[in-house]
Amino acid sequence: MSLTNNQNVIKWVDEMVALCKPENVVWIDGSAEQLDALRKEAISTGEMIELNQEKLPGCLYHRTNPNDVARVEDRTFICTRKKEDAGPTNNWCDPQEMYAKLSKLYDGVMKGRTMYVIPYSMGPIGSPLAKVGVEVTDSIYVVLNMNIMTRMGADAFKNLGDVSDDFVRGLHSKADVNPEERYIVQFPEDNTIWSINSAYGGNVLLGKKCFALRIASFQGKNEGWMAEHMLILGVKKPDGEIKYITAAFPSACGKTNLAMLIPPEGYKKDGYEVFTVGDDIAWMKPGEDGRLYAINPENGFFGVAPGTNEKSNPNALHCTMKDTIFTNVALNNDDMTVWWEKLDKNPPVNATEWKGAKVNGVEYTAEGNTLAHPNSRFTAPATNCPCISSEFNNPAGVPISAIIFGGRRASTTPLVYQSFDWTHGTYMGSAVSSETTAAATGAVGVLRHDPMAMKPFIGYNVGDYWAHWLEMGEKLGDKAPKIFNVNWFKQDENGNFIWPGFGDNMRVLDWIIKRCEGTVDAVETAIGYLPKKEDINVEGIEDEVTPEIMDKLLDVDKELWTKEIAEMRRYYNDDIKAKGGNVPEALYAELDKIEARLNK
Ligand code: OXD
Ligand code: MN
Repeated sequence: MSLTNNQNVIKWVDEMVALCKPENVVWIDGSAEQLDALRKEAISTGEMIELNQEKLPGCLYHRTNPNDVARVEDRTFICTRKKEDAGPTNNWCDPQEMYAKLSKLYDGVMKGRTMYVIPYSMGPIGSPLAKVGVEVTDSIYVVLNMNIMTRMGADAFKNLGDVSDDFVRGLHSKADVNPEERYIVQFPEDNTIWSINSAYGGNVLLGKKCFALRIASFQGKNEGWMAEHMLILGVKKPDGEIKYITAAFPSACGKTNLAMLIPPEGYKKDGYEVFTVGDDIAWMKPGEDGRLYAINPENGFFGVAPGTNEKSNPNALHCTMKDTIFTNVALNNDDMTVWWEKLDKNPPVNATEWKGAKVNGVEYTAEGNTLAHPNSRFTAPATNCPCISSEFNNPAGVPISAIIFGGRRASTTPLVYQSFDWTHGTYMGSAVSSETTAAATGAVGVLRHDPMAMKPFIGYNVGDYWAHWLEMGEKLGDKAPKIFNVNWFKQDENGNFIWPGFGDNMRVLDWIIKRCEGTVDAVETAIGYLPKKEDINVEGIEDEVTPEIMDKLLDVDKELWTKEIAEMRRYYNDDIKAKGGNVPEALYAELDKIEARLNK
């Protein structure tokens, strides 16, 4: 029985049923009984493993096929009618051609299987910023994850109403998880996503990257709002006021850690607190007062497990203690709990590694193997987070004072600097880049451009996306958030990080907030406003961050910056413009201005 009278939904589901030919169709109402039955079924078939219900109540474990452990950017497509509308950062194919090709793969793919029809809302139900999606899938793992990551169930249909056609149609089948026929395809002009031959998170939880970033960025461009790859946090100051900040970083730069930051002792004593609104995605729209408001469209965290521990992120660790799904971490068979690299120094002896082999974890890791996959994940409800913001469910969102960009840069980029204005800040976003780490495949230390940390997620032409940023700035005028760039990863000559990072990043947030309030001066440099060295509070870390180190952290080296600007010019010309991306003149003008200031 369908859960809605909306004929647009019913007609589309009928079409998907005719295509995939499932044995059964189950509409997901989101009730506790239905979810419980699905959990039991997944446990009975071995799709999920029940963990120790005393130590980890409500937690389940899942392993994906070893060929299916991450997002697949080379098999991800933006199918717009005109190729130039997808632009140089996306793979493109003609939509009719892609529909025809994939229809063959979907034809009868669910024979003998059940199709689950999942209604969900991205954003609090009833929020003017929220949007509805419907995902059909043949995976219980997807249903149970969507239950954590979105507001899933019959209420989402209530929000859609009986006549609206404004919902994102998501078709997913794990098929036979064949990497050769794996496709993650967005059709932004049709509000449609087709995903096949994967059963891994980012490829199949269609509300996340596919909808909330790729489709939503396209919608935002047309409807006057922004979908960004940004965390959202609130800093409560001693006077009780909370300032909200968003931040965009490429992967492996500690986004979840910053979102859940615990301030250093001195700050805590003074009454500072940090609250998490989101750790991955922000939807932002001007409010009635002209300021930019943000919601987190998600309802949970799909976090990377390895590296998460009591020290790096106790809040995230706490999130995983109940009602969480673990994917591709290791099992401790003695007590049916989970383990991953850097959780602690005690890998379980009686372990099952992420591919399913029973091993002695101590010996196995001593030989240089990892028990958990480096991209293994926890899917945890946002409500588990000890520092979740009281505004998490506020339909109006939170007003944003500052937007931060950042990347992993061993040199060149100072600890923090502020843009001169929104246009310069848009330039800074377009220049986001990060050096590869040993964790990723390929050479270490190679600079990768990742504009606004959105390269894999912009659902249209990157040049038009930058133009949209500039338009939003014009609309917001003097109410626009201030824009900053940070770099937690500066190194000395020996390759050691010179900034402690983690909770101490609060010291940088402090300066950023004071800049927003106009209560601290800055030094005007060629690249933007930098802190005066005495304005970054180092109380408690004076031994580590000496005045000499602070000089290094805040250095703007003319030679390195001249190189940086030359590289940006090359990037705009060769990687974007020559490949069909229309770089706005205003961004070239920013390059000219920085260059002129450097040479002054
Ligand atoms: C993520 C990503 O999984 O950005 O959030 O890859
Ligand atoms: Mn992300």
